[in-house]
Amino acid sequence: KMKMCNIRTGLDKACLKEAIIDHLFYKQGCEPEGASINDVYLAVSYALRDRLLHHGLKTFDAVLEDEDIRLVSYLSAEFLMGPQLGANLIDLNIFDEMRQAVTELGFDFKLVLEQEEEPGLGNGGLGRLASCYMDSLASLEIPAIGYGIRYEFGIFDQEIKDGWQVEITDKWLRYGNPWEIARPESSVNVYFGGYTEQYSNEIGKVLRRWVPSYVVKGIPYDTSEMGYKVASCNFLRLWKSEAIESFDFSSFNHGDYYKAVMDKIESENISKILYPNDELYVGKQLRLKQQYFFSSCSLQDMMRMHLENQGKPQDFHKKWAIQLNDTHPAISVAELMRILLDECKLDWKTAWETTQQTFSYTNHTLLPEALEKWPLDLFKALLPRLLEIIYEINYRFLEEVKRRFPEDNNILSRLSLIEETGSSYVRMANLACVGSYAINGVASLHTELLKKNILNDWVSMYPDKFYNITNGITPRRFVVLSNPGLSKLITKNIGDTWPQYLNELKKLEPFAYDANFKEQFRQVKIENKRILSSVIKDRIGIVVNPSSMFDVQVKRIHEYKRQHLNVLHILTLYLRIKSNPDIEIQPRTFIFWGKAAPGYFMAKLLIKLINSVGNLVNNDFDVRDRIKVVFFPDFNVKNAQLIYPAADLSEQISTSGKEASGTGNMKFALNGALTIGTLDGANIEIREEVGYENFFLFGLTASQVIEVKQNNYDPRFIYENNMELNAVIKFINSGILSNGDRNLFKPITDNLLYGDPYLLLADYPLYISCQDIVAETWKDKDKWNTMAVLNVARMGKFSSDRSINDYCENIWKVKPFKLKIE
Ligand code: 26Y
Repeated sequence: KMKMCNIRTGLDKACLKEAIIDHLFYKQGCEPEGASINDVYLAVSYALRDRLLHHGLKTFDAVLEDEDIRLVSYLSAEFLMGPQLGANLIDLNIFDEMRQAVTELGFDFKLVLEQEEEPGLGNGGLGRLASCYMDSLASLEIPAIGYGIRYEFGIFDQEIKDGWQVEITDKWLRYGNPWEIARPESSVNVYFGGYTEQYSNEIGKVLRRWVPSYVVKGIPYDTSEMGYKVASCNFLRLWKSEAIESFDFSSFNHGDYYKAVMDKIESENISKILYPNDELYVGKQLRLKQQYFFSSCSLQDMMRMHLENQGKPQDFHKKWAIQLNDTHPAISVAELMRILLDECKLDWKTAWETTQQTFSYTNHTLLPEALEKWPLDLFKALLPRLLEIIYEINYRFLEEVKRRFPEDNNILSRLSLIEETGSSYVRMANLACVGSYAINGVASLHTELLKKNILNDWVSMYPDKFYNITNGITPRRFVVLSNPGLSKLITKNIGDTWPQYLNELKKLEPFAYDANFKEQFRQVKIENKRILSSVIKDRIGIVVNPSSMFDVQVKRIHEYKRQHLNVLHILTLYLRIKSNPDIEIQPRTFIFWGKAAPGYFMAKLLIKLINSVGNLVNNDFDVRDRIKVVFFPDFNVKNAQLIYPAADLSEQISTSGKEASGTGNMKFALNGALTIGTLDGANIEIREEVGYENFFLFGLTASQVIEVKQNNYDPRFIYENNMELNAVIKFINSGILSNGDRNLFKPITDNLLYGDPYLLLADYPLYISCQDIVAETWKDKDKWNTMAVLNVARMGKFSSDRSINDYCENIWKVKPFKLKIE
């Protein structure tokens, strides 16, 4: 051998090869000759994990001891991490070295990457945002820990049978997870049930305490979160619930040992499964248990680290800035109070000041049906001590409200942490608001609407707490890793620092008018479309034309996101063809991809509708392949990475005022797709950045939406007067799409004709004329490509690095910690 290499840390090809062989032997128990593809995947991943650990341990050694460092703690019930192998190779800047190492050992590197089963520990936007933020925190060298739940079953896998969605259990841990490290020695106990009582301490002071009826153990599993081309490495700590071996009741007066050692199965249920609803709250007891479980585990963990380093309990906020990702961890506000009061024995005032300086809260939705409020009885039975603390917080807070607004009884009931409308509830958003020093929305319109509507009273109470922090996405995963062709093209022309400083993409602007560049840009796109086409062919057997326009809508299926508006357009084109088969139509491939919540009937029916339209259109002789409709099953991060680079047109067509931000919209535009969209969420800011002339805008504005609804909106009137729309709706119920069944899709059409809460019919004429303009523009490929390049060049703002910088400067007040590694 030419030079010695460190088998655990060496980064060149020779070292990587040795490391893989070593892990194949000692971890998988095989020689390269006998290794399966999964053996190789695991060995490669272990080899990589060794290298990450080296960085991670050094980072936290340095960070925890340094009194001046405030760490960020990102609390989230969801982290939609995506596959780890490729992303980590990009971060360590050894993607090519590893590919060569694996190839020279005689394995197919692509298959090795594909072998990974991604941790689908999230539903959609909110969970993926958490993971983009973890990536940016590490890349900006902000010391941080992400805290969440290690669900044994993540978001279900989706299959399509006869056009309908079928849910399959996500057994992602089946073949082992090489990225995580269990740390049972850092386990914590979490208590539930029982009652509270008064007692006197040694000096006769009267206090209250919790006598719980059962206990569950939380075991942390750590996954490294490496920064891009930097030395520091953070981690994600996910909690698994287990039954305890025994329960020491000496610290309590009462209690039944046998009841206390909760049934093993029930304890383990807490971290079993991710709830697959998003944006629809259902008051399930197990979900509240999950929320309290991971909040309590995480706070105990942070407090332990703080105290171990000689910190004082009342200085907790100086060591930790805790971000609440929506209200799912909002119970943390009461839990930190419990720890400070009952365990650290602080007085109320000190405890509350510490708590209020610790938390900040991000709101992700304006939909009233997504707001979490727990029935009081349920809450009391499960967490009696926390309810007591919430009552006390509420009492003191409402006294303050009364002083501020002595005249106004209504504001009192609106701001109260307890809702009393017949039955009583604990309002989690109110708890988050009162317990946090900062509250933010996720896009500029969203923040404005929050302040105007659902959080308006909170603005009156605490005007200085409000911030907007527009969401962002990581360019490492969503360009460098997903779109190597585009990445190489960009780097060749403007250098290789743009993934860290995304505003440098501005330097591409002149190339938008450079014929040579545009030709290469076009070739990258067509190649990405070819790759996607072959995947579509392999997985669902539909042949699509890579030179047709790829018109893509991928996101959770929701009425407010209006996948059915897209369907109305497809059927409009179809009927145009049917009435004139020789009509000039720009070839388009409509691609849908997305999961419906298992209990969301309309969303599931929408999937059936899309598939039925696909069946008809794809096989109709008159269509002659000019339009194709593809519903691709099982949207996840792995699949997402295939699709954004291959899109020409990005559908962002939610009813204005409903989509808080959207982040898929950013992934598309950054990969050179043009957007057809409403003035909703971050679309507004994307359009500002890329230029009005490079964005296909249509539809009512958020304020027009309100206005139309207030003025006796009558969808039937539009239906009677718009001939194309009329024909499309009638066609849906003609039975042609549904084997003669005229009732199958009636719930959808009835919903549109009698109410139309998401204003599809109001926006339909505007959408169709906008789509006609899209088609016109597509004819001029040169113009289209100029627009697409300008989109890429002007998307710098939407790097999650910018978002995280905003959080650091305005909310957390933290700075990078530059770790040096020899
Ligand atoms: C209460 C429970 C049922 C629940 C579970 C998940 C409620 C909401 C969610 C998830 C919400 C979500 O994903 N929201 C999305 O957050 C993105 C990141 O901020 C936004 O871009 C997107 O507009 C918003 O819908």
